[in-house]
Amino acid sequence: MKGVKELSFPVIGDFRGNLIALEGNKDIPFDVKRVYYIFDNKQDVVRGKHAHYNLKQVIFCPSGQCDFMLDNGEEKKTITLSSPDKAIYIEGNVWREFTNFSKGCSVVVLASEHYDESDYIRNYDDFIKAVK
Ligand code: T46
Repeated sequence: MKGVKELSFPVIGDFRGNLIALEGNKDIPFDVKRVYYIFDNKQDVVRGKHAHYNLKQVIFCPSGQCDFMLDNGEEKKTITLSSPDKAIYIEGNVWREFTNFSKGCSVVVLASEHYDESDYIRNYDDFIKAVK
């Protein structure tokens, strides 16, 4: 889907368990400037409901699972994130809504820029105008 790629991270495992190491500009396709995470989500809420003009993000669930509905203005797709080694990379102007948080779900986001509210498109009609 234009603007979205699915990533798989290499898992380093031994008898003690597993480890995933993520390096900027290697495993993550940009220089990571910000990390944030979302946790203790209520199961029936919708988060997101916005797009970004410039931000690049890699998003994954190290525990639990949730659904990401992605919409690039031409196509919509829902991806369930449910494994610490699976991620989505969003690099374009893509509307996202995330729902169906399982108990104990946490979502980690690695972002290419510092927080900037002016990079958000929080109105769906404005998003459609921006992508057309
Ligand atoms: C996204 C999805 C996956 C900050 O002060 N700094 C930050 O870096 C972020 C991300 C948020 N905030 C403040 C802004 C709001 O007052 O935290 C509050 C909640 O943010 P928001 O409603 O945007 O949260 P989500 O979960 O809907 O969206 C977030 C990110 O904002 C967004 O970039 O793609 O996670």
